[in-house]
Amino acid sequence: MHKRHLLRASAAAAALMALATTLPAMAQDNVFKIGLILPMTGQQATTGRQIEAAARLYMAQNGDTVAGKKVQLIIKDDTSLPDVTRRLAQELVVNDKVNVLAGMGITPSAMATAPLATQSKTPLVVMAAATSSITEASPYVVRTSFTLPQVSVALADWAPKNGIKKVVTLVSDYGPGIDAEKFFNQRLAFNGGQVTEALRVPLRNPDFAPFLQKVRDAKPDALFVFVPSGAGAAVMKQFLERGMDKAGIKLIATGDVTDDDQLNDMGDGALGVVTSHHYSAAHPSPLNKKFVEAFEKANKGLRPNFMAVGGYDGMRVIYEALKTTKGAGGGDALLAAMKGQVFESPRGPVFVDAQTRDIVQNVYLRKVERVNGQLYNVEFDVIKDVKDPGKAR
Ligand code: VNL
Repeated sequence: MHKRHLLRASAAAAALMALATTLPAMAQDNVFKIGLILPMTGQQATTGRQIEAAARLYMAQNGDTVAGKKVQLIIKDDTSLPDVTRRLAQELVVNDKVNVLAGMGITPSAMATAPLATQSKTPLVVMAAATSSITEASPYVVRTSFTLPQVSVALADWAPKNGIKKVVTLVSDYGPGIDAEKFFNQRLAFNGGQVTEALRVPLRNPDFAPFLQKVRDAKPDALFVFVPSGAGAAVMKQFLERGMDKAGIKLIATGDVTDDDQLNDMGDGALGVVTSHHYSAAHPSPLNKKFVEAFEKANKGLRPNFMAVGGYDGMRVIYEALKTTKGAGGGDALLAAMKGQVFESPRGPVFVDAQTRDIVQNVYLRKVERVNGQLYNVEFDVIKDVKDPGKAR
């Protein structure tokens, strides 16, 4: 009797052991992992907050089971230091065996991760960083944000038609800023205008005051600015404090400056500022109205900015690729299913160019206005289906 008990017990234990070893393997097979690396703290923290919120919203709206797999989002904070981004990406690929890497708050983070995407054949969905050359750093990069050449050129077409001939440019001194400076300058010159001075400010802890003083003295028709998301409010504040507007200098910028994350707190001084960009929370489509409403509801009234849309659409691209491949075939199959996707985004119609893996989208000219008591970038013109002009170098 005693012996039979023992036997039965050990058989049960053996069965349990077997189950315990196969369970993780099974679970592994049925889980689809997205390693989302973002700046959640530090200077670029708002970008991380916006993209995380958007990714979670997308999952809440579309469920976390796709093609029979459980989608797992693994979020890591790189504090926007590229060495940290690379280390986290390595850990996610090697230890967590993620199916897709995503996020990338700034260009240096994307550049640091690109070689790893290539070596491990892991698609890297760039949701924020916007230097043109990022998609060329690895054939596994797919971008759902935008590029600075894409949005800068539209403003250089608008300016000379609106009395702006002489312009000083002021950009953050790294990839996207240099892209913005170069493409704005070339296009303005082509249109008969002129950049009289090109100023660059450091990315980390910039002090705009001495640069703005220079601009005041030079007295151009306008100052063109690019700074990354999160730095726009400081530029606006100092521009107004120095009375640049009263001195007759117009502020024109990429939409990174009149960032929806900060715009409503910039005050009436921001009224009338013209920018060009791919997304405004005020974009008047039914889909965007729904998106903004759902985003604000899920995030205590936080307004989504262009980073949120890059994250939301990035999740869309990943989900649809998983559906198409039914979760089989690995990184190469996923990548192939990401290329060429066409869909309606909250920003308007977009597609992922199958050749360049970059996003093709409308670029809008917008003006800051008060709508229902709040400051918004109100679109007044559109250039349709703009490809990244940076690719033709
Ligand atoms: C970049 C470009 C970052 C535009 C941004 O905000 C931005 C980048 C953090 O490529 O680093 O608005």
